[in-house]
Amino acid sequence: MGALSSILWAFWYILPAYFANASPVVLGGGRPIDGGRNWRDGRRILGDGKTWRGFFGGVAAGTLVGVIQYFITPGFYGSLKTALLLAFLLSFGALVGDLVGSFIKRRLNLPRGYPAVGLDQLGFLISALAFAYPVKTVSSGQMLALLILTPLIHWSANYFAYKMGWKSVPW
Ligand code: CTP
Ligand code: MG
Ligand code: K
Repeated sequence: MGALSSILWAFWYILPAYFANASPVVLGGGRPIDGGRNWRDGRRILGDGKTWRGFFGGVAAGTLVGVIQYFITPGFYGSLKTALLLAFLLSFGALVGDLVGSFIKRRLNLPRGYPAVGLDQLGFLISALAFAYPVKTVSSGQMLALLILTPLIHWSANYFAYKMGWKSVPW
Protein backbone atom coordinates (compact mmCIF):
# COMPACT_ATOMS: atom_id res chain seq x y z
CA MET A 1 0.00 0.00 0.00
CA GLY A 2 1.43 3.40 -1.00
CA ALA A 3 1.62 6.25 1.49
CA LEU A 4 -1.21 8.21 -0.13
CA SER A 5 -3.54 5.24 -0.38
CA SER A 6 -2.70 4.35 3.22
CA ILE A 7 -3.71 7.84 4.38
CA LEU A 8 -6.91 7.74 2.30
CA TRP A 9 -7.89 4.41 3.89
CA ALA A 10 -7.23 5.92 7.31
CA PHE A 11 -9.68 8.73 6.51
CA TRP A 12 -12.21 6.22 5.19
CA TYR A 13 -11.85 4.28 8.44
CA ILE A 14 -12.34 7.33 10.71
CA LEU A 15 -15.12 9.00 8.66
CA PRO A 16 -18.02 8.00 11.01
CA ALA A 17 -16.20 9.71 13.89
CA TYR A 18 -15.87 12.92 11.88
CA PHE A 19 -19.60 12.89 11.06
CA ALA A 20 -20.51 12.09 14.66
CA ASN A 21 -18.38 14.97 15.88
CA ALA A 22 -19.64 17.52 13.34
CA SER A 23 -23.36 16.73 13.04
CA PRO A 24 -24.44 17.93 16.54
CA VAL A 25 -23.86 21.47 15.31
CA VAL A 26 -26.99 21.05 13.16
CA LEU A 27 -28.77 18.22 15.02
CA GLY A 28 -28.18 19.40 18.58
CA GLY A 29 -30.21 21.59 20.90
CA GLY A 30 -32.71 21.17 23.67
CA ARG A 31 -32.04 19.65 27.05
CA PRO A 32 -28.38 19.66 28.11
CA ILE A 33 -26.93 16.30 29.22
CA ASP A 34 -25.90 17.72 32.61
CA GLY A 35 -29.49 18.95 33.14
CA GLY A 36 -28.12 22.41 33.97
CA ARG A 37 -26.37 21.11 37.09
CA ASN A 38 -23.07 22.28 38.50
CA TRP A 39 -20.00 20.31 39.61
CA ARG A 40 -18.66 20.78 43.12
CA ASP A 41 -16.49 23.70 41.93
CA GLY A 42 -19.71 25.62 41.29
CA ARG A 43 -19.34 25.53 37.50
CA ARG A 44 -21.41 23.54 35.04
CA ILE A 45 -20.62 19.83 34.74
CA LEU A 46 -20.60 19.93 30.91
CA GLY A 47 -22.44 23.09 29.84
CA ASP A 48 -25.26 23.96 27.46
CA GLY A 49 -23.19 22.97 24.39
CA LYS A 50 -23.62 19.23 25.18
CA THR A 51 -27.20 18.11 24.55
CA TRP A 52 -28.93 14.72 24.39
CA ARG A 53 -30.16 15.47 20.89
CA GLY A 54 -26.64 16.34 19.75
CA PHE A 55 -25.27 13.19 21.35
CA PHE A 56 -27.77 10.69 19.95
CA GLY A 57 -28.12 12.56 16.66
CA GLY A 58 -24.35 12.38 16.26
CA VAL A 59 -24.21 8.67 17.09
CA ALA A 60 -27.03 7.99 14.60
CA ALA A 61 -25.44 10.11 11.84
CA GLY A 62 -22.03 8.50 12.25
CA THR A 63 -23.48 4.99 12.34
CA LEU A 64 -25.50 5.68 9.19
CA VAL A 65 -22.32 6.84 7.44
CA GLY A 66 -20.77 3.46 8.29
CA VAL A 67 -23.67 1.60 6.68
CA ILE A 68 -23.28 3.65 3.50
CA GLN A 69 -19.52 2.99 3.57
CA TYR A 70 -20.18 -0.75 3.78
CA PHE A 71 -22.13 -0.69 0.53
CA ILE A 72 -19.32 1.26 -1.19
CA THR A 73 -16.41 -0.86 0.11
CA PRO A 74 -17.81 -4.12 1.57
CA GLY A 75 -14.39 -5.78 1.40
CA PHE A 76 -12.90 -3.22 3.80
CA TYR A 77 -15.33 -4.33 6.53
CA GLY A 78 -15.97 -7.98 5.72
CA SER A 79 -19.59 -7.90 6.87
CA LEU A 80 -22.39 -5.39 7.41
CA LYS A 81 -22.43 -6.34 11.08
CA THR A 82 -18.77 -5.40 11.44
CA ALA A 83 -19.28 -2.12 9.57
CA LEU A 84 -22.26 -1.24 11.76
CA LEU A 85 -20.51 -2.09 15.02
CA LEU A 86 -17.34 -0.25 13.95
CA ALA A 87 -19.26 2.89 12.92
CA PHE A 88 -21.26 2.82 16.14
CA LEU A 89 -18.13 2.52 18.30
CA LEU A 90 -16.28 5.23 16.34
CA SER A 91 -19.29 7.57 16.70
CA PHE A 92 -20.06 6.76 20.33
CA GLY A 93 -16.36 7.04 21.18
CA ALA A 94 -16.09 10.40 19.42
CA LEU A 95 -19.03 11.84 21.36
CA VAL A 96 -17.89 10.42 24.70
CA GLY A 97 -14.48 11.98 24.05
CA ASP A 98 -16.22 15.27 23.26
CA LEU A 99 -18.06 15.13 26.61
CA VAL A 100 -14.82 14.41 28.47
CA GLY A 101 -13.29 17.41 26.68
CA SER A 102 -16.12 19.69 27.80
CA PHE A 103 -15.88 18.36 31.35
CA ILE A 104 -12.17 19.26 31.40
CA LYS A 105 -12.85 22.68 29.83
CA ARG A 106 -15.45 23.51 32.49
CA ARG A 107 -13.01 22.47 35.27
CA LEU A 108 -10.47 24.86 33.72
CA ASN A 109 -13.17 27.55 33.86
CA LEU A 110 -13.37 27.91 30.06
CA PRO A 111 -16.85 29.03 28.98
CA ARG A 112 -18.97 27.11 26.47
CA GLY A 113 -17.60 27.47 22.96
CA TYR A 114 -14.22 28.68 24.11
CA PRO A 115 -11.50 26.97 22.05
CA ALA A 116 -9.15 24.52 23.77
CA VAL A 117 -6.41 23.79 21.25
CA GLY A 118 -5.59 20.09 21.18
CA LEU A 119 -8.54 18.97 23.27
CA ASP A 120 -11.15 20.17 20.75
CA GLN A 121 -9.41 18.62 17.74
CA LEU A 122 -7.91 15.44 19.17
CA GLY A 123 -10.06 14.43 22.16
CA PHE A 124 -12.85 12.98 20.03
CA LEU A 125 -10.33 11.32 17.67
CA ILE A 126 -8.31 9.54 20.36
CA SER A 127 -11.48 8.40 22.10
CA ALA A 128 -12.99 7.13 18.81
CA LEU A 129 -9.81 5.19 17.98
CA ALA A 130 -9.80 3.65 21.47
CA PHE A 131 -13.47 2.58 21.44
CA ALA A 132 -13.22 1.06 17.94
CA TYR A 133 -9.87 -0.65 18.55
CA PRO A 134 -11.28 -4.08 19.56
CA VAL A 135 -13.35 -4.36 16.35
CA LYS A 136 -11.01 -2.93 13.72
CA THR A 137 -8.02 -0.62 13.88
CA VAL A 138 -5.45 1.04 11.62
CA SER A 139 -1.64 0.91 11.66
CA SER A 140 0.36 3.17 13.97
CA GLY A 141 1.53 5.13 10.90
CA GLN A 142 -2.08 5.69 9.86
CA MET A 143 -2.97 6.78 13.40
CA LEU A 144 -0.09 9.26 13.34
CA ALA A 145 -1.34 10.66 10.01
CA LEU A 146 -4.84 11.07 11.50
CA LEU A 147 -3.44 12.81 14.60
CA ILE A 148 -1.52 15.26 12.42
CA LEU A 149 -4.17 15.90 9.75
CA THR A 150 -7.36 15.90 11.86
CA PRO A 151 -6.71 19.34 13.46
CA LEU A 152 -6.37 20.84 9.96
CA ILE A 153 -9.62 19.22 8.80
CA HIS A 154 -11.35 20.14 12.05
CA TRP A 155 -10.38 23.75 11.63
CA SER A 156 -11.48 23.86 7.95
CA ALA A 157 -14.81 22.17 8.71
CA ASN A 158 -15.56 24.57 11.56
CA TYR A 159 -14.61 27.57 9.46
CA PHE A 160 -17.00 26.31 6.77
CA ALA A 161 -19.78 25.84 9.37
CA TYR A 162 -19.13 29.37 10.63
CA LYS A 163 -19.31 30.80 7.10
CA MET A 164 -22.56 28.89 6.56
CA GLY A 165 -23.99 30.49 9.70
CA TRP A 166 -24.30 27.14 11.55
CA LYS A 167 -21.80 28.18 14.21
CA SER A 168 -21.30 31.57 15.84
CA VAL A 169 -17.51 31.17 16.11
CA PRO A 170 -15.05 29.79 13.52
CA TRP A 171 -13.66 27.03 15.87
N1 CTP B 1 -23.68 19.97 20.35
C1 CTP B 1 -24.77 19.39 21.00
N2 CTP B 1 -24.59 18.23 21.71
C2 CTP B 1 -23.37 17.63 21.78
C3 CTP B 1 -22.27 18.21 21.13
C4 CTP B 1 -22.46 19.39 20.43
O1 CTP B 1 -25.89 19.90 20.93
N3 CTP B 1 -23.25 16.48 22.47
C5 CTP B 1 -23.92 21.21 19.56
C6 CTP B 1 -24.04 22.43 20.46
O2 CTP B 1 -24.95 23.33 19.86
C7 CTP B 1 -22.62 22.99 20.43
C8 CTP B 1 -22.23 22.71 18.98
O3 CTP B 1 -22.83 21.45 18.68
O4 CTP B 1 -22.55 24.35 20.74
C9 CTP B 1 -20.73 22.66 18.74
O5 CTP B 1 -20.12 21.61 19.47
P1 CTP B 1 -18.81 21.84 20.33
O6 CTP B 1 -17.86 22.75 19.62
O7 CTP B 1 -18.33 20.50 20.74
O8 CTP B 1 -19.40 22.55 21.64
P2 CTP B 1 -19.11 23.98 22.28
O9 CTP B 1 -20.32 24.83 22.13
O10 CTP B 1 -17.81 24.50 21.79
O11 CTP B 1 -18.99 23.67 23.85
P3 CTP B 1 -17.71 23.26 24.70
O12 CTP B 1 -17.06 24.54 25.13
O13 CTP B 1 -18.29 22.48 25.83
O14 CTP B 1 -16.82 22.42 23.83
MG1 MG C 1 -16.48 24.17 20.29
K1 K D 1 -15.71 19.81 21.02
